[in-house]
Amino acid sequence: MRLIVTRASPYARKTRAAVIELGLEDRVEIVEVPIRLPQQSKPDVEAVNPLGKIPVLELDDGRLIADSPVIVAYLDDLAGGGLIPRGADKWRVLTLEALADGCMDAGFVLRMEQLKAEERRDPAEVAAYTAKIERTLDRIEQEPHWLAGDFNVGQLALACALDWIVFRGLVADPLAGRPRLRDWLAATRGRPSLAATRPST
Ligand SMILES: N[C@@H](CCC(=O)N[C@@H](CS)C(=O)NCC(=O)O)C(=O)O
Repeated sequence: MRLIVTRASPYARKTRAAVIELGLEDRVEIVEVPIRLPQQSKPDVEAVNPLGKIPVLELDDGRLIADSPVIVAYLDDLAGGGLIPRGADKWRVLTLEALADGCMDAGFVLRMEQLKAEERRDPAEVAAYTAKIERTLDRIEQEPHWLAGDFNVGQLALACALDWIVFRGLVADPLAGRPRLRDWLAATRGRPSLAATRPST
């Protein structure tokens, strides 16, 4: 099967790191494509995912698996588990993944603003999407249970979101004033799956 990714996307990094975490490197071919904006055409990606979004997983029989939470859940099933716990804890972990993915979504809006000429930026939009990220990170900082337990898909998504926000400079240092998140990320970045997939252009 083929996993189509770019080097910078935090959603794609989550799936690439999941392949490594789950020991599926021999079964998943990573195909890197150029970074392009939503308004640019991407026939190579659109041939696989009609939405034109990456990451996307193409199975050997041509079936499509999208988007990143579904791809990780598919890989987790294939590997017999590892990133998504069974039982009640599953909902805590999947909610953390949704919160982290939501920070990526808000960051994506900020990235689009960042790419505009300064006079065309919308300060109200920037403020609203910055506040979404700040509130979410504050909540995670204040509630230790999100970072507890075995490494999981929620924590993987959070590490990818934080590293990408820093990489693109989307908000003022997201780790400043959040010591729990800062220490956790410093320890988590050493995982081979994250070390091998750092964002780059
Ligand atoms: N919800 C999707 C979001 C994926 C996404 O927005 N990917 C961006 C790159 S970071 C993309 O492909 N944008 C190009 C486009 O929308 O045409 C996921 O979790 O996979």
